[in-house]
Amino acid sequence: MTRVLILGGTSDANALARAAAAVGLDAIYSYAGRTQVPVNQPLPVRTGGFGGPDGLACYIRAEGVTHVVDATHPFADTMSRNAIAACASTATPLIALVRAPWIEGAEDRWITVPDIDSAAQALPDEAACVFLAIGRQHLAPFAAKPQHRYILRFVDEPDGPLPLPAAEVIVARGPFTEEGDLALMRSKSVNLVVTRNSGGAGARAKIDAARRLCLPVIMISRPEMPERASAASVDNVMAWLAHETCLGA
Ligand code: 3Y8
Ligand code: NAP
Repeated sequence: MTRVLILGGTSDANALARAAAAVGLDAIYSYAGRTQVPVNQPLPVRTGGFGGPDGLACYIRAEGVTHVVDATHPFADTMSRNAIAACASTATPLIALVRAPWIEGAEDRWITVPDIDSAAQALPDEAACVFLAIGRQHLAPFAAKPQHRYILRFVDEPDGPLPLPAAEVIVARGPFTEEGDLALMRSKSVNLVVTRNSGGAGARAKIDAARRLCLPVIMISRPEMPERASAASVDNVMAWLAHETCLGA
């Protein structure tokens, strides 16, 4: 009997949940519990960490999970590594739904860096207005550059003091639009953007707006992931499940 665990938290995972529900697949959608009011799902939802790879392995056994789809964000690399380990130890078929990274275009002005610390180091010395659109979990490295005015965007209101002296928080949840981000960046006189190479459509508005404003973008490359089966679309994941299910019938 097929029972699918979807590791979610992204627009791609939400599209997969809709496709799974449409065919009546027995599936569970998993959130980390990072945000206060996550989007509703057409599937049963579980929220919170599993307790590392061993905790996820226990969950897989206890819930009778037969297949795992890792549809988490490209920067949720701890969850992805845990899924690889737990599925190996329980011999559970795993596939990752991975969206392609954004590719720099001829009119883009990207400064590509390997990680968040390098992004902070890449900021100029002279004061600028920086659109730091990487959420709230990884702001500490930017405290080394207090001379900048930071425009931050969070999903929820900040729950404590920020490590940046000159920061303005915008509370908004994506997916975002190019016109919306263009208006935001003009109104705040942004002259530099920091972003992760998340890929997909939900976060790319700011890099399209930066291109139209001829602004530099510090682009953080996504972390390397170990070898695993992957698919670039919901349809391919559904085809994998169908193939797996026939095999397992
Ligand atoms: C909790 C689920 C949908 C899904 C929306 C996508 C698109 C909008 C763009 C900017 C960049 C950022 C951030 C972002 C985007 C989608 C997608 C995506 C970036 C929700 C969600 C959860 C999270 C967690 C949250 C992180 C934060 C990162 C904000 C829901 C809305 C910056 C990533 O406050 C916190 O602790 C938030 C933490 C991880 C990164 C960070 O370090 O702060 N996402 N985002 C998931 C869970 O609990 O398991 O609340 O409904 C999902 C989405 N966020 O169509 O509804 O799929 O990429 N999410 C980044 O750097 O790209 C915003 O502002 O321009
Ligand atoms: P992470 O750093 O890779 O994971 C840290 C821990 O959070 C994991 O070890 C796991 O805890 C728990 N976790 C993460 N995703 C989970 C899920 N879907 N279900 C259950 N537990 C989960 O993850 P993150 O970067 O904080 O991302 C957290 C969530 O936000 C994910 O759902 C991700 O898809 C979503 N998201 C992240 C980003 C981003 O920029 N990172 C962007 C958009 C959406 P245990 O070890 O206890 O099991």
